[in-house]
Amino acid sequence: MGTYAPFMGQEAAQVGSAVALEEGDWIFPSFRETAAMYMRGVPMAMLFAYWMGNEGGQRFPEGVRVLPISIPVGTHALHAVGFAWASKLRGEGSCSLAYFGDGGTSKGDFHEAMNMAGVFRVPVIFFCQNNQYAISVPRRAQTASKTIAQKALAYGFPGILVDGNDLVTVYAATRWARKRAMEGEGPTLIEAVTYRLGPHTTADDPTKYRSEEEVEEWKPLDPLVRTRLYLRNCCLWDEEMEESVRLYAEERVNRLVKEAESFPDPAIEDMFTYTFAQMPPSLEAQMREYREFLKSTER
Ligand SMILES: Cc1ncc(C[n+]2csc(CCOP(=O)(O)OP(=O)(O)O)c2C)c(N)n1
Repeated sequence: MGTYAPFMGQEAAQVGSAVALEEGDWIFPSFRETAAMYMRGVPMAMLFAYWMGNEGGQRFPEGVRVLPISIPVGTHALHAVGFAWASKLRGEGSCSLAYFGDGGTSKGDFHEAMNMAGVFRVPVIFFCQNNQYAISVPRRAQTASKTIAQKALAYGFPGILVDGNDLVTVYAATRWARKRAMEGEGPTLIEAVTYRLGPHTTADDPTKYRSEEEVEEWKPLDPLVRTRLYLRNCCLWDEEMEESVRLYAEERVNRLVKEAESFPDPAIEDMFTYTFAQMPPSLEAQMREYREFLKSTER
């Protein structure tokens, strides 16, 4: 694997929101939404392949309504608004949901998207996973607003603050936002308060900017711990089930990693041909130059 952005601690926020959508809806993920993407139908082997550095892992099967991962922070909020607006104009009856972090709300794109969505009342859900950090920048240094949810008020639509580690609450909030969108009432901003238990990416060392005590405080609030407890209390979960699910998952993940490893390597040309339907002359020149360079190394 290359550099990877883990989502430990954010499972409830991602799964709860993803399953609240309907089949025709679209999601716009950033780089940390592996669980949401999986829940919306992206094959796990493709997710692995992508994080192994193979862009082919982002060419999702036809019918999977998930946009490619947005590595640039926040830009995809605008894409979600465009899609949702088109859906409204065409009367398709679907909505779009954009995932981003607390850091993403400092981007101009976020504010442009919120404004446009409010003015045209488009069926879009802005889903902010406030996981308390944007790499090393803590939430308190990100914005002087008391909450991120309150930013929606300035754009003329509701912003709701939810416990992002509570699976059922996240589901209910997203259903509510979707219903509003479908009834022509326009966008909703959901701030799901959560915590990134792991590093920003596998290339990050969080001990440089946060204390072990802080992490320990959040551990009992881990959505997996809470969901397990809830299901046990409802007599829907026990040790035996947990062990069988664990074994199933282990076997499946191992098999799908192998499948991802067997994906064909991308061609060198893909680096140039990937982005544009019609390659601009500047890229064509770069590709020619690169081919000549490769030829020169053969001699
Ligand atoms: C436009 C842009 N600027 C900077 C970066 C580098 N970068 C990658 S992730 C990140 C922080 C994102 O924080 P947040 O939006 O809170 O999401 P999180 O990583 O916590 O999920 C930054 C600054 C980037 N990818 N894109």
